[in-house]
Amino acid sequence: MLDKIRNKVLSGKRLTEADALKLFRSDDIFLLASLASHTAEEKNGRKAYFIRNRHINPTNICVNRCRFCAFSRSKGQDGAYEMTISEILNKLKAEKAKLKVPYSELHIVGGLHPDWPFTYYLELVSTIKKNFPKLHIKAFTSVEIDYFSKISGLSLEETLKALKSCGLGSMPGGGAEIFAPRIRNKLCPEKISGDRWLEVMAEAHKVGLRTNATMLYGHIESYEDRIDHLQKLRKLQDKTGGFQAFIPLAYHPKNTEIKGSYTSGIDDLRTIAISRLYLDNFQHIKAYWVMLGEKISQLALKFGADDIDGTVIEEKITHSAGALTGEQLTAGQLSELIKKAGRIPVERDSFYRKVKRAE
Ligand code: V47
Ligand code: SF4
Repeated sequence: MLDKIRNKVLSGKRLTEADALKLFRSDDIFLLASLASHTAEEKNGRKAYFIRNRHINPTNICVNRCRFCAFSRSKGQDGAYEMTISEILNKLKAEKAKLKVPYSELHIVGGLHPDWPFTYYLELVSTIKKNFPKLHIKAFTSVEIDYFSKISGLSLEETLKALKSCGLGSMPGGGAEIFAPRIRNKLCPEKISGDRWLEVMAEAHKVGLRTNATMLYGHIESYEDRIDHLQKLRKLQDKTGGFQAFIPLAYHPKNTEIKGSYTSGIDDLRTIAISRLYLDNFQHIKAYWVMLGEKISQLALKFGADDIDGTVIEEKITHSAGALTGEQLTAGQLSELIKKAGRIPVERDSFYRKVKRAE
């Protein structure tokens, strides 16, 4: 039944949405693994990437309060926090003093704070860059960029260019959730639409920022909704080519308003594999170990993924929602996970260039 799809993949033809739906409904995960591995190897050989990175979330105070988000708080609510720029800087400096090998990327995302001005974010980026000139700053989702543009009165282009001139190096892929309006309105009624998320990404690509893309799956969406999401990403990537990696994010249900259950390992692997097969114009598929767990992210390397993300160090978003993983892994542990999956571990920088280190 899946012969046609197999032949398409092996001859490098693009899959349709109907093909993707057939794959989601199929039970043949061994076929998925072999086809997705084939495509992954065509694109990246036997390499699988990891990065030395750190996440930091300046505040969890957010005006959106998405119903799947256990991380955010309203202003004044128990557990709400905000960090000053010097607190962030001191934390990074103290940490650097202890690390034998510094991380190469800082991943900054946070809530949409009701009172902070755009200048906070400009100063945050420029202060970090001044103090750590070699550190790549990957920061702010489409949702945050749209918010900054609103609070500053600047156009998207001006907002992005201002951040870029302070040292913003690239953007993460969060905030995409599920684009289909019927589901999105139930998950996060206050959040920008899927179309707006894509518009911000298109603008970021236009000003020369590379970005990632994500999809939050395993809550109340259908397979058709996932495919609609992938289709919109593939279409934009055809136009701009600015996406580096796609990261399917496994929904975590704890402490959230929409509740539900954890995703299954089979669904995680199937989603990775179909993403690899359908998104033929994305170079990288990332199996984010924090959300998938170490073992499933390792298996994902046999299902089309070529990246398991990084050392992370501190993680609040998934851990507020019941993550079953730790908050950090060492570069050695990441490398070992990859080796034991029969792949060649490559420490990468933020643009997937191999990091060369004196041993
Ligand atoms: O934007 C929020 C999602 C995202 C939950 O670009 C949840 O390299 C699961 O985008 N269960 C943040 N997910 C994480 C993210 C990310 C992570 C790693 C690498 C990159 C990258 C991006 O997490 C949010 C939202 O989409 N999220 N709550 C939850 N309960
Ligand atoms: Fe705010 Fe992002 Fe959480 Fe939504 S997912 S409530 S926008 S921090």
